[in-house]
This record gives sequence, C-alpha cells and structure tokens, in this order.
Amino acid sequence: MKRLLVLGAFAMQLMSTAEAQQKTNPEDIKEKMQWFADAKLGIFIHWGIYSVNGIDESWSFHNKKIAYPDYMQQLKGFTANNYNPQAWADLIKESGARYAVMTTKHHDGVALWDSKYSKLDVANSTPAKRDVLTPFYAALRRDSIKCGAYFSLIDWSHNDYPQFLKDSNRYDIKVHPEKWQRFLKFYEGQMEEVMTKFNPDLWWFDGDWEHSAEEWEAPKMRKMLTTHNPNTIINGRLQGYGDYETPEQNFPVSRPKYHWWELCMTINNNWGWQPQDTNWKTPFEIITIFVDAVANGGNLLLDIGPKADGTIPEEEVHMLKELGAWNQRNGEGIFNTIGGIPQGHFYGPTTMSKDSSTLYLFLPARTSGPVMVKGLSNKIESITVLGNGSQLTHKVVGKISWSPVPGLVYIDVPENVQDKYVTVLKVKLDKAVKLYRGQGGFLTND
Ligand code: H79
Repeated sequence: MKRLLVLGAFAMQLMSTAEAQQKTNPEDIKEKMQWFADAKLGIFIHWGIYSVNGIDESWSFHNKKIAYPDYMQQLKGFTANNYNPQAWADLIKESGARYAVMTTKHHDGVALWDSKYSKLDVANSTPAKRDVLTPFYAALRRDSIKCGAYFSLIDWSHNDYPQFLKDSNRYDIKVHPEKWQRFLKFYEGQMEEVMTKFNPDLWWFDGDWEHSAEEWEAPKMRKMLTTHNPNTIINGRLQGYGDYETPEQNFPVSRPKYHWWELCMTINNNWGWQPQDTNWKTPFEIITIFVDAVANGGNLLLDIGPKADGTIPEEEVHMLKELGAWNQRNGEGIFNTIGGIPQGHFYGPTTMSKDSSTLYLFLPARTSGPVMVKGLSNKIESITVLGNGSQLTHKVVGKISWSPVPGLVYIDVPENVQDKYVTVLKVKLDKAVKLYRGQGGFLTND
C-alpha cells in the first residue's frame, strides 16, 4: 500500500513536470504569443488607495512605514472624481502602446472591481463607489488595445493569508492547512471573477515568491485561465507556469535567452503616484531604454501612477505623448520587427524586418560624422531616415575584391535629418541579412 502511494506520488510528480514542460514549451505557445512579440510597448498602471497619501503601494504598511489601520484610512480618500477611462485609453493609444496592464488588486488586497468575495474593494469601501475596471477595459477594447490584468497572488489583508507585516505572520500553513485552503478558495474565486468579467488577454501575476507552485495550485490556475481563454498570456510570475519573463526595473545587459521577455519600469522611481518623487527619466532615456529592449528581443512595460481622483500626472502625460510622437516617426523600426543583429556590427541597437532583409539602425546619440557597420556581407539597396524619408549615401571601405571578408560600410548622416531623440536608419538589403563573423585575415573561410 505504502509503495503504491509512493509510486502514485511519483507518477503525479512526473505528470505535473510533463505538464509544466508542455505548458511552457515555446513551440506550443508561439502562435498565441505573436501579438505580444509584435506589440513591443505596453503601459502599466498602478492605481490604488496608496495614491491617496502618495505612499508605497502595499509595501508601506508591510515594511511598517505606516501602521496598517492608517494605510487603510486611505480608502476614504479614493474618489476617482476625475476618472476618465476613455481619456486614459486614448492616451495609451497615442503613446503607441498596444497593450495595457492595470492593477486589479495589489498586495494590499483592495480590489478595483466589485468583488462578491470581499468588501475590500473600491465599489463597496471607497467614495468612488463603483467598479473602475469595467469602463477602462471597455475603453481599451474600443481602441483595440490588448487588456492586461495585474493580479497580486499575495493578499496581506486577508485573515486567511499567512504573511502580513515583514516581521509578523498570521500562522504557519503546515500547522493550519485548513486556513490556507480557505485562502485558496478566496483567491481562486477572485481570479475567476476577473477572468469572467474582463477576459484578460494577458495576466500579470505578482508576488509568487511567497509560496511554491504547489501551494498556489499554479498548474490548476493556469489550466483554469487557459481553458476559459486559450489565447490568454500569462507572465512568468506563477512559479514556473508562465509564458514570458519579467525583469523589473533592472535592464539586462546581454541579450536574454528567453523566447519572450518584458522589462517593466517606472518613469520616476515609484509605481504609484508619489508627489515627492520628481526623479523623472527624460524622454531620451525612456526611448533609448525602449529601443534597447526591442533590439534585444523584448518589450517595455512602462508604468504610470494616476492620482486618487483619476488624474494622470502631467509629467507622465508628457512622456506618453513624446513617446507617441517618436513612434509616429520611427515606429516602422519597432513594431512587428524582430531583435537585431549581434552586438559588434554596429555601435548601437538594431532591429530587423521579419524576413531580415531590412535592417533598422538606431543611432545612440546625435552625430556630426558618419556611422559604420561592420561584417555586412549583403549589398545595400537603399538607406533612408525614418520620419522624413531622407535618402543617405554610403561608402564601402577596405573591401578586397578576392576576399570573403566584407568591407566597412560608412553612412553619412547629416545633422539636419536626425531625430530630436533617437534617429533610425532603414537599410534595405538585397536579400536576408548575411553577416561575416570571422577573424579577418586571408586563410579563413568563415
Ligand atoms: O507592483 C510593483 C511592486 O509593488 C512589485 N512589483 C511591481 C510591478 C514589487 N515590488 N517589489 N517587488 C515586486 C520585488 C520584491 C522583492 C522582494 Fe524579496 C521582496 C525583496 C525582498 C522581499 C523576493 C523575495 C526577492 C527577495 C525575497
């Protein structure tokens, strides 16, 4: 009997491993990931009661910067008085973003929809007195923007959730498994609510690190979401049961190996609205970071933090508009492209058309001299500047007629054709890109 049990457990484990591998096999999810791969830019929105005082979302009470009851007092100030969901969606559209990810519930447990599982939602416990998600997702869909739902697995407010403050837990799961079972019912119920009400195109989980895949019942949750909507995309924060990786704030230096990844990043230092934080990144910085992510095969999920009345801070509005104007001029080199050629061929980020017969070169700075491409075996048919269509001339230097080593391509880029932020050169090749990556010299065939 015991042996049977052990065997059974072993088979279960094998099954769940096989399931995990199957679920995350890139070949199997390639099709549903295509819009995400093409989208490049998403807008992240952190909106919650933390914007009333302008303090850290959830972490402020967890880390005891504010007492929990005082944190919850903010419920009384969440008015959404000037909330205009269509204007939000239109601004996101204007930025060029193709998806938006909205906090449906942060670690503080305050739901932004009308939840039947808890009174702790903005409809029942704040002066906003309404579900603020339904009109926003409707507006996004009117603008053909994909709908993402940020959903915190952690719920530090729930009495059946073990963790609470950084140095005090409510209970130990091993001692009180029945409490954890109650929490699972609650969290799975809320997830199901978000699923049926909004049918998200993308789920952005957060906080998985507090429990294991088994404890979260991650395979079961994945199955529930993908059964309801086989095309829904799940971010990588579900203890191994997600579809793509999510580096946060920190930029990868070398190209990540994952098939799909997305850098989430704030415009100043914080996710939610915090008036004392004026450390705004400049449009140039945001655009160079965006370009670098795309050139490395990733997306940028850029965060905004609206105020409690629903106003988006003017610095963020300005950023999204500048980004949008830049995308209007240069989006051809960004959207629907693939990551570029390896580093070393050009001193800057690059992308390519899907058939790799067009290269897009992003100038890392304004230049008064020519830029150079190394190791390009193709013939160049034309070089144009995105945004103004100027044709550029180039010169091939150092090509030896009988050698397989290509020459260096020098491209003149007059100052008056350059973009105010990042200039993009469209290089049309005779056929799919072919790179020389050898050591130079006579005797090499490669
Ligand atoms: O919603 C925003 C943040 O509130 C949330 N994610 C973004 C999108 C977030 N904040 N911090 N983190 C996610 C990562 C936190 C990591 C830590 Fe830890 C938690 C550091 C210490 C405790 C995980 C667990 C890493 C080390 C231990």
